[in-house]
Amino acid sequence: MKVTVVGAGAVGASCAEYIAIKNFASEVVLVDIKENFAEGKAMDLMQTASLNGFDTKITGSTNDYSKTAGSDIAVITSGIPRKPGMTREELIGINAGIVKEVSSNLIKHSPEVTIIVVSNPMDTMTYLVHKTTGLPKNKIIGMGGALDSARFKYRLSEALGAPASDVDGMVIGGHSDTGMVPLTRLATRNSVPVSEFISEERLSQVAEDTKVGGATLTKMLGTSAWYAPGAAVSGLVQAIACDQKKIFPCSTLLDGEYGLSDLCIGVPVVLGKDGIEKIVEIDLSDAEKAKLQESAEGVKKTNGLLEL
Ligand code: PYR
Repeated sequence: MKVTVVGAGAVGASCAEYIAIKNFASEVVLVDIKENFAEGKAMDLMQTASLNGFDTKITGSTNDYSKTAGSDIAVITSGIPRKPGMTREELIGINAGIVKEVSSNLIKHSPEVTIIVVSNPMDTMTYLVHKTTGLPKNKIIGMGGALDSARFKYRLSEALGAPASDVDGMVIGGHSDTGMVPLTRLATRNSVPVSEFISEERLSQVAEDTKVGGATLTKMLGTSAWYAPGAAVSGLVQAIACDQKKIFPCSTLLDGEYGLSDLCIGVPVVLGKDGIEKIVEIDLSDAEKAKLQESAEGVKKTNGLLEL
């Protein structure tokens, strides 16, 4: 199992680190445009191998995609991250060109690759990869919902005074401050609906805090977050690499599912060796359907800014 991670910044490097620590991939190639940067990150990470007990070989490359040849999975984290006060949508001008070039370079050397898109605005960048690469739709996956759901579970665990491992919940919709749809109705603490423990008002606050989870951290850190994004990507990579058939909310091209088409947006999918093996259509309430519809309109508006 060979995995390429393009962009050796904080998100890419933490993604490589989590993949290595989970010890399921034989090789991770980090790629960056900055001279020696990916090589340096790879060397630093390899010096943790004996400490963290992994066998994954991590190498770095300064924009030489021949080193990525034969990758099974590639993660695109390249592009600029947002600064405090910026929306993810504002990054489109610079990141669209980068994502287009990176995906074309990846496919040139690994025609069978499955691509996971992390660069923002993520749903639109995932759509761009569909429009420009010709890869089958099961092989193009946008990472947003897994991260947003982890942030939802964190906020739920805070509100419930329970460990996050005791909590389950999912966020669908676009990966944006206004587009996320935390499914509070379906959230549980060890199979018990969370509404048994906290008020509707508290649950609404949890949902609002979840939606601005990335923006809150960007304000605190001066740039966007990396640990939870890296861990979320590593979970998707592992599900595909190990054919786990796990359900994650991911951005995928919809063709009538949830009454939506011609856009990529976060919905539950089954991830296995073939990438997105199934889109899971859950029975949403009318209010949830309306929120997803509104979110889709926002994503389509951003897609409209692409020069295709
Ligand atoms: C986030 O932290 O939400 C990103 O989009 C990277």
